[in-house]
Amino acid sequence: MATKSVRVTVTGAAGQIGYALLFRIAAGEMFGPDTAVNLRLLELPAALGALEGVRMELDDCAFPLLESITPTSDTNVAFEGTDWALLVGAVPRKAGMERADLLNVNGGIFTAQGKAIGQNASRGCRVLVVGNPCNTNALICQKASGLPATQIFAMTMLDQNRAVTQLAQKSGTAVRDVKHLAIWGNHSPTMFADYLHATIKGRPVTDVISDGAWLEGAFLSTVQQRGAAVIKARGASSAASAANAVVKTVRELVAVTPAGDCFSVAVPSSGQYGVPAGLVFGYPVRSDGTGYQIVDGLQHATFARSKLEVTINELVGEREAVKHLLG
Ligand code: NAX
Repeated sequence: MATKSVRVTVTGAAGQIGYALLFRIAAGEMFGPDTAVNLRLLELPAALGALEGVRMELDDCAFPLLESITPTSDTNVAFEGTDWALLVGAVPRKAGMERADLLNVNGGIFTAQGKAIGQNASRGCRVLVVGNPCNTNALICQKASGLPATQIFAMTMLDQNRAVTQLAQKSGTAVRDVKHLAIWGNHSPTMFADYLHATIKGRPVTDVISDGAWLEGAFLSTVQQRGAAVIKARGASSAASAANAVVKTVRELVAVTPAGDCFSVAVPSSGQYGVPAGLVFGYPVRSDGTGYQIVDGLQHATFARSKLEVTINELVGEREAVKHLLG
C-alpha cells in the first residue's frame, strides 16, 4: 500500500532506453513498494504517436503503483513539480559529425531542458543525465537550471556493472562478491574502471586475479569499448542494461549505502582528487538517502593517476567546447 508518491520525468520516453525503463519505474523497482509513481514523459512532437503506444502498454499493465501518465512535448509540462528528472533523450552522433558538433547540438537541448527544470521542477528535484555526452550535458543542465550542483548527476553505473561482471567472470566468482568497483571520469572510452580499490570476497582484486596484464589491458579496454561491442553484436545500442543502470543509480541515491560500500555516479567536482572544480566527474560515492559524499582518502599510484589525467583532460576539452553555453 503506497504511503508516498513521487513525480518522475523521463525524456526521450519513446526511445529504446525509455521502453526498457518506464515499466520498471511503474512496477515500483526504482522507489519501492510504498511509493506511488506519477510519470511525465517528454518526447519530440514527431515521436508523440509512438509514445502514445507506450502509454497504452503502461495502462495495460495495470501497475498498482502507477497513479498517472502525462505524455507531452512541452518541457514546462514535463518538468512541472517534478521530483526526479531522468534526462535520457539526446541526439545521437551521426556519420560525419565531429565531437564538438555533438556537444553543441546536445548542449542546446540540455540548456533548454535545464532552464525548464529551473522554472518548473520542485526545488529539491534531482536530475540524472543519461543522454550522451552525459557528463558535459549534466554540466550544461546544472548551469542552465540554477539547481544546486549536488542535485545533478550523470550516469556511470552501466560502466560499473560491466566492470563488475568482467571481474567476476575472470575470477570465477559471483557478481555479488565484487565490491567497491568505481568508475572514474567521463562516460566515454577514457573512463577508468578502478580495479585497484575493488575487492573480490573481501580481498584486493589484484590478489585474486594475478594476471596483471589482463587487468591493465583487456579488462579496461573491454569495459571502455563495451558499448561499441553491443552495437556490433545487436545492431542497436545498449538499452535494457542502460535502463537497469538508471534504476540502480536512483535506488542507490535514495537509499543509505551499506557500511564500507560505494557506487559510481558522476557529480560536479569541488576539486576532489585534483579534478578541476565544476567538471561533472565519475567518482565513488556514498549516499545517506538524501545527500551524498564522494569517498575520500583513496590513493592513486602512477598507473591510475595517468588514467585519471586522460579522462580529466577530455572533460576539460569538452567544457571548453561548450563554454559559450555555460553562462
Ligand atoms: P533512442 O534514439 O532510441 O531514443 C532517444 C529518444 O530521445 C528518441 O525517441 C528521441 O525522439 C528523443 N529525443 C531526442 N531529442 C529530444 C528532446 N530534445 N526532448 C525529448 N526527447 C528527445 O536512444 P536510446 O538508445 O534510448 O539512448 C538515449 C541516450 O542514452 C543516447 O544519448 C545514448 O547515447 C545514451 N546512453 C547513455 C548511457 C550511459 O551510460 N550514460 C548508456 C546507454 C546509452 O548509450
